[in-house]
Amino acid sequence: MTQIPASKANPNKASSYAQHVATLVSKYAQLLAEGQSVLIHSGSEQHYFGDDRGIVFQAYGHFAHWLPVNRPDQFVLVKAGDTPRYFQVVPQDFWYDQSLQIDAELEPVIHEVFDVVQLSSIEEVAEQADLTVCDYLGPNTAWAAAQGISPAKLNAPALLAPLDFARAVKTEYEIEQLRYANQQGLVGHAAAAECFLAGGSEYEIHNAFLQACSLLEYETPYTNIVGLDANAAVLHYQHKSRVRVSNAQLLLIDAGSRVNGYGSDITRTTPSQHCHPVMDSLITGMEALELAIVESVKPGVPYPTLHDQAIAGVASLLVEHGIAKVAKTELVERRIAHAFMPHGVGHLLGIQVHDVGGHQRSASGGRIEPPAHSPALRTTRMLSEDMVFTVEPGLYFIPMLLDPLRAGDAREVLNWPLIDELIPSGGIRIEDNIRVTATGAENLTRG
Ligand SMILES: [Mn+2]
Repeated sequence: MTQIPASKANPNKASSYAQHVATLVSKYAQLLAEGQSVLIHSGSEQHYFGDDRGIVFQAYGHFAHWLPVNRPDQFVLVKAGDTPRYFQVVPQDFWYDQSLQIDAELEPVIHEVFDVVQLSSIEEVAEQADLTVCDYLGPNTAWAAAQGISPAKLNAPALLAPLDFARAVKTEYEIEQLRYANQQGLVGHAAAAECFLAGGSEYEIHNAFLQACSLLEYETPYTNIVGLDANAAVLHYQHKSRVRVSNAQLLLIDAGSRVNGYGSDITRTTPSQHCHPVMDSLITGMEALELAIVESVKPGVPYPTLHDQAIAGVASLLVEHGIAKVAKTELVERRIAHAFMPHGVGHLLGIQVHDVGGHQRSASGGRIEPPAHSPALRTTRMLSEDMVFTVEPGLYFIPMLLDPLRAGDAREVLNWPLIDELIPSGGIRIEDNIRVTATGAENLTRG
């Protein structure tokens, strides 16, 4: 089995993290008025209704932006001009191991750049600061209100809008975590493809991915999508069938790894020797299309133009492969190509797999709606340096979307006998993670 490259990560991780925190300190200082302070909460543990079983915890994004600590009831208190304070709640407990599991290279830096205050319960937080004057960012607004924080200061849009907007642009530290999450993810993808070509079931392929990345399932940045053949045409297909499919045609796997809270989001489509030759050729075409879209990335490009390029590319492939019998411009204008790619070309990526602020017009708020023909497009931002997002064109044969075309006036435009041959082959998606550079793009997945 391929080994994960041992800390091929970043020799400057400690200093780049310190710089990252310094960047956040100055960002918050710009936003906070004189004397204003904000308490950022990772969140509190949740339980299933009527049950004492906890739901897998995921720290709130604006907390995770400060600290690589995925734990309930951790707090950062920020006040302009002061060293940020980290209230590190570690309960006394003999049911669970409460030790913090922080990246060994980063832990000493945390003690340098934060004023770390160790507490044993959330009740002690109020003894550390006058919470009644704080703003609160986080999910447990009931707790915050009980501390005397006024409703207007709970997740106030005037703070959230600029913070969400800024998250799209990454620091050097964040880019390094994303690079390493991509390196790890690729090791998993290689193991998954190998397992598929050896005849593995979706379940076996899923486990091959996790094992190669050394991940527990709840540590992945999102639920792995592992689809053989027609299952590849279910965009967020969630099952992992234990059944081995003899002579399976293709594997679509959308899976990533996570490093210090930053996730990669990678999709690969691998044909077997049993793949329908047209589908096999479409996979090659979609790989080329994905790389061509990445070539278009540079500062100042509106993200929706990448989406338009994807739809036009899908239309070309449909024509070239005899699936459509009219010009590609007609397929785009009549929104026929869109039925073969019913999702957006990608989304912002970082702490959250669909990172915040994708439709935001400016730091102060507002919204840029996706185009009417592609309501699922998750990013409408203008590209700028160090923004990180996915590029993930897809081409699928989804009966639910094709049936209305077959019944309507697009009937004559498409080659239905060929489409019926290709429906059992499912679909294709190719997805890389891209950083905008000063003049173009860095492909974090293929770098
Ligand atoms: Mn994605």
